[in-house]
Order: sequence, then C-alpha cells, then structure tokens
Amino acid sequence: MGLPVGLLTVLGAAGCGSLTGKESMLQPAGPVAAAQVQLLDSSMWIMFEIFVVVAAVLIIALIRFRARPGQTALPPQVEGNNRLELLWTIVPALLLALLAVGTVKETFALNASPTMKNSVLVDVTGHQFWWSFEYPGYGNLITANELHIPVGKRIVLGLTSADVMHSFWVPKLGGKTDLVPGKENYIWIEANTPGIYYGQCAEFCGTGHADMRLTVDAQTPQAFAAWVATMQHPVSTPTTALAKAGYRYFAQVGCSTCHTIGGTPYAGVVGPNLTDLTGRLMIAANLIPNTPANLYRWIQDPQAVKPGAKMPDLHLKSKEITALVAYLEQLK
Ligand SMILES: [Cu+2]
Repeated sequence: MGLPVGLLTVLGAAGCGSLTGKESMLQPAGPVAAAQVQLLDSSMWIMFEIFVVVAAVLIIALIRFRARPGQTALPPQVEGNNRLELLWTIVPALLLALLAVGTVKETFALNASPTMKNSVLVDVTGHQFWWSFEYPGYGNLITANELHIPVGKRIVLGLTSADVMHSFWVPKLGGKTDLVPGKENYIWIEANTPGIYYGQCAEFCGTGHADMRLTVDAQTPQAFAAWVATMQHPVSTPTTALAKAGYRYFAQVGCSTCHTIGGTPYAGVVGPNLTDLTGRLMIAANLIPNTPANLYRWIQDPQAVKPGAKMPDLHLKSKEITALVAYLEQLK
C-alpha cells in the first residue's frame, strides 16, 4: 500500500475505523479487491504528486511575488504563456491516459460471465432487506444472507433484484455492483484464505437498507463440500414434542407462506430460505446473533428488531413462538 492510501488509512482509523475495520476495502483478501485497491493506490499517488507540485509552486509564488514595503504601483501585468498553457494541458492528459490504461485493463480483467471456466456460479437476488443465494451447479440449493464459497476459486455472481435496486458489496473481496430488477449483472470474486468477510447493500433501497447486510463464509474446499452435502440432505424432521408442535405451527400461523424449509412441504419464496438456519451465525440479514433468545425476539416483533423489515408481526402467543423456536433450532 502506497503512502497516500496509507495516510488515508491512518485518517480513517482515527475517524471511524471503517477503513481498517471488517469492511475495509484497503485490506483486500482476494484478487479482485487487490486489483481495485491497486488502481485506487495508483490514482492516489498521481493526485498526491500533483498536490505537492501545485502546493510548492503556490508557496514559491506567494513568497517571491509578495508586496514589498513601499511598493505602491501594480506589478507588471502579464497575460498568456504558450509554453505554460501547453505544459498544463499535456501533463494532465498524459496522467489521465495512464490512469485510463489501468482502469480499462482491470475492467476487462474483472469482467465475468456465467460460462467462465473453473468457476462456481451463484445467483444472487436482492430483496428488501435481505439476500438470496442460489447455486445452480449444486442442485439449485438456496441459502440466505450468508454466502458460502470455496477459497481459491472464482465465484461468478449473477446479480438481480426481486424489488428495487440494491448493490452487492463485500469490500475485502470486491464489488460494488448493482442488482437491477429484470436484469442480470455478472461479477466475480475470490477469497485467498478461509474466513468470514462482511458486506453490505450499497444502494439505498428503503427503510431497512442500513440493516441489509451479508457475510461471505470462505471455506476450504473440503468444508465447502461438507456444507453442500448438508444442504442437499437437510435435517428438517422435528424430534421433540415441542419441535413437532413448532413444525405444525409453521404452516398454521402462516410462516410457510413466505419461507422454504428443504425436506418439508414448506416452499414459500417471499422470505429467506431457512433450510440451514442453525448453521447461520446471524439472523435478520446479519443484524443479531443467531441465538434462541434472539430468534424468539425476532418472531415476536420483527419491526422492533429491524425497522422496515417486511416480515409481519403475526401477534403469536408465547407458546407458539417457543414451539417455533424449538423447531427452527433443529434445522441444519
Ligand atoms: Cu440497500
């Protein structure tokens, strides 16, 4: 990382930490983000050098041509200087051309298509205010808000929206690209090392926009294969009496109208797919940790947890919520 971007990082760290935090694009963790920060770094360098030259010329002019004591007349007025005019036209043009070369080169390198070789395709759909991830190459398995990917592999994302415009952005891996209703945009990302990478919708999409978060769980190929296997054979049959009651309530009170649970007849598509719910770190699009107490709170009054959430308050009784939580806690 160069000096200008380094300075920016220090300033950012002193201000709010967002430049060095878990959503820092200045700490790339994959080739796409690395190429993008490289581009930022080179343009910052160019601008930093221009700043130094302009500031130096300004300071010299201020000192050298300042008004001296006893000087009353105006200094000689000059107008036009062909050599200077040429210089400050050609130099910026050359610098911009230099930047254009890098930008165009990276734009082509980062171009993605669903037929890209040696890649995993994931169809991403933005919803107010959560994310759906579908894997066409793995029997169309679907998950929500936590994208699982194998490390060291190109992940091609086909981005679209079910309602309004959203924008996919995982700063440490790359982005940001719009999800437009009725259109599919393609980008690719790749993670170098296993870990959790944090992202956020980057296009204002309504009340719940700030809480439309996501994570990318980059896994070793073995761990990813294990996750795929679990998803393809989900555990969805309730075992305890309470969970069995929860399973029935899921249809009776209306949860199944919106949610799908793999391995059951529940196939709603309005809300997030809950098949691997216990495997998720967070709920409500990565807003609160996935604990039974939080799940209870969320089902009881979604708006109180996440203002603007489309999940309705069904005015459920406490015994219904307790049973639903018991059932949902068994899903994996
Ligand atoms: Cu948004």
